[in-house]
Amino acid sequence: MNEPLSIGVLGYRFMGKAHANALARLPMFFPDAPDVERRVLVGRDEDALADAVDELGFEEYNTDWEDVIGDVDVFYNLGPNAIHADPSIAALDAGTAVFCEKPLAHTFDDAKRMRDAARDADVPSGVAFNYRFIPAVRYAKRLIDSGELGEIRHVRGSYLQDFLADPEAPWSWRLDADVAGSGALGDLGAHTLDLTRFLVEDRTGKIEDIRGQLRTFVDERPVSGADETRPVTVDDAYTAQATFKNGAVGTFEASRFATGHKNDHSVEVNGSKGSLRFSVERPNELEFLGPDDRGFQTIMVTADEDPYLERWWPEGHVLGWEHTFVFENYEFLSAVANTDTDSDERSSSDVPTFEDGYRVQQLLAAIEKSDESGERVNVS
Ligand code: SOE
Repeated sequence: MNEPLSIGVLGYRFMGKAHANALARLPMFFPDAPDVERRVLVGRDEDALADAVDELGFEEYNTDWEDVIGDVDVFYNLGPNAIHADPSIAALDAGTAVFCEKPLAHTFDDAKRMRDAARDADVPSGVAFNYRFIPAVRYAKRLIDSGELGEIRHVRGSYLQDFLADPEAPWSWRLDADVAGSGALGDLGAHTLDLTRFLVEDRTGKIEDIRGQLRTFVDERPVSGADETRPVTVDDAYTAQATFKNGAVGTFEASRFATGHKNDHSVEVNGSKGSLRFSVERPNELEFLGPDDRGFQTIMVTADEDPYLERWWPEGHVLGWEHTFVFENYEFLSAVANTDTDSDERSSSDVPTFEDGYRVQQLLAAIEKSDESGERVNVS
């Protein structure tokens, strides 16, 4: 695809800023990244959009995504979950590459429609599962792939936050099932289930069945700046137990009520020869135990040979959360620039696609179904 790639972004708040920051960093740290133009921001509130255009370094704004999707090379869908499907599908149908925030959609049916549209499209689709791009996570995958852990027996994944522990914390769209789909499950659990697939699925095979439960602890919350409350219609926490094809077992949970945990996304994998564990709150470290070790050793994953690190600072000059966005943007935009629409060639990077987003959505739907029925659910 010809450069510069023009970019349209729906959403300009938290995720809009994280991705705009990544786009601004790319030319400085990844000179081989495709040239991009931060062309247009899409939203509904014109005053806020005008401010965001200046703050995030875009050229213009538009209040109608339909005007934008066919007019840019890449469409970023960072809006609330319920508006992931229609704009993304329309963009793909118009031949525009799409990078979408997680979870892929607010319902399983929408996720399937998006997956099908991506299959039919000549341009790449990506889901912003940013934690795949942490160098320590890449190193963990290398260790698992090369058999250092032996046969995988356990995967333990949790994503713990506490921003809703206060019952007076304000209502937001993330608490509305019609907009978000689910709560901690889709917002946080989607990350963990994707990371699990990324790390172990090549060795364990797929998750074959799962049992889960959802719980809402506070049923209504105050609306900021108004004398009213609104109902909470999503889960505040989920837990799940899974079986993988090779017989390994997985336990997963996420909560927005886990007091003391701010953004504690952690994964532990135990195999017949060793174990590893990782938490996003300590993103530069991987804990590893090999067959001859008495206990876990902590490895600082900041060496030049670790992925992306030679692009950044000297060894030990640690990286943080925002770098994951730079790395995923680099990989996705490189895949877009390398797309030859006359052939099926694609970049071979590990950018999660809409297919990956759909596979995670299958697991989310199975956990919800299990919560309703009280039964273990086959994932097929
Ligand atoms: C929620 O608090 C949130 O911002 C998620 O929406 C993000 O996906 C996660 O990475 C951090 O936490």
